[in-house]
Amino acid sequence: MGDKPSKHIKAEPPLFDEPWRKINWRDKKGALEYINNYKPHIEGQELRILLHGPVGAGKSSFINSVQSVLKDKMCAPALAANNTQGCFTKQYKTYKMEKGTPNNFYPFVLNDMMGLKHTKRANRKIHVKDVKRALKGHVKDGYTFNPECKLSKDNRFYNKSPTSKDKVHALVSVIDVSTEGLMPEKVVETLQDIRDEASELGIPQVAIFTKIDVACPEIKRDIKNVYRSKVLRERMEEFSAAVGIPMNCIFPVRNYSSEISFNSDADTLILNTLYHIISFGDDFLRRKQRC
Ligand SMILES: Nc1nc2c(ncn2[C@@H]2O[C@H](COP(=O)(O)OP(=O)(O)OP(=O)(O)O)[C@@H](O)[C@H]2O)c(=O)[nH]1
Ligand SMILES: [Mg+2]
Repeated sequence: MGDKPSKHIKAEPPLFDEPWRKINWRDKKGALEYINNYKPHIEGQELRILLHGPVGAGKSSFINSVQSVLKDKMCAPALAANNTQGCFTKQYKTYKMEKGTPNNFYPFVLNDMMGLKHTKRANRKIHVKDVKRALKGHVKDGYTFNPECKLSKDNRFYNKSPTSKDKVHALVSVIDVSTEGLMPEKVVETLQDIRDEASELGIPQVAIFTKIDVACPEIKRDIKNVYRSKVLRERMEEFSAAVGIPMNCIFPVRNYSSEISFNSDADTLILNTLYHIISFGDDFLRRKQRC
C-alpha cells in the first residue's frame, strides 16, 4: 500500500516575504524625468532599440504601452494581435514616440519586427540572418519579412550604406513569461545565435518578460508583488541560465493590452524598463564614439 499524501503538507507560499529587487513604486517620476531629458551626446543622433522574440510575446504591445505611458493616453501605433494565433507583425517598422507637441519626437525609436516562429531549422536561420541585418542597419523601414528567404542585398529594402542612426544600439528580447517551461530548446538556440551576433557588435542586450499578470495570479492581483513572485523569479533564472542574459538585464512588465485606464504600478515597470534600455544604449553610443 502506498503512503497517502499527508493532509498536513502545506503548499509552498507563492510569494517571498521580501522583494528580491527593490523598486520605488511612488517614484515613476524619476525614470520619466530621465527619459524626458535624455539627449544623445552627438547632435542629431537617435537611439535605435530593436525588439525581437517569439511570435505573440508582446513586442507590439510593449511599443503601444511605452507610447501610451509617455503620452498619458492609451495609444496603439503598433498593431498588436487580438489573440496569440499566427504571427501578426510582418514588417520592419520604426516607431518614433511623440513628445508633447505633434512633430516633436523623443530621440529614441523602437523597431518592431516579425516574431520568431517555432518552425523548421532553415526558417529560424533565415530569421537570425534578418535580425543580424537589422542590427547592422541594413533593413529599411517597411520591409516585409519572408520566412523562406533572408533579405537579399539587391532588394530595394536593403540599405547598402547604413548610417549610425540606422544601426541598432540596444537589442531587446521580448519573452512571454506565462508559458510553462518557457521556451523550446530550438527557440533558446535561436536567441543565443542572435545574442552572439549582438555581442560581437558590442550591442547591449536586455530581455523584457511580458504577461506577468497571466503567469502569476498574485501579480495580477497586485503588480507590486512582481519581485516577490517565486514563479517569476524561477522563470527569470531559468531564462538567464539558458540564454545567458544576466538577471540584472531582465525586466518584467505588464503591457497595456485590454485596459482602457492606467495603472500607476504598471507604468512604473514600463518606465523603469525603458530607462534601463536607454541607459544601456547610451553607454554603447558613448563607447562607440571613443573607439
Ligand atoms: N495579459 C497580458 N496580455 C498581453 C501582454 N502583452 C501582450 N499581451 C497580449 O498578447 C497578444 C500578443 O501581443 P502582440 O503585442 O501582438 O505580440 P507580438 O510579439 O507583437 O506578436 P507578433 O507580431 O505576432 O510577433 C495580444 O493579444 C496582447 O494583447 C501582457 O503583458 N499581459
Ligand atoms: Mg507584433
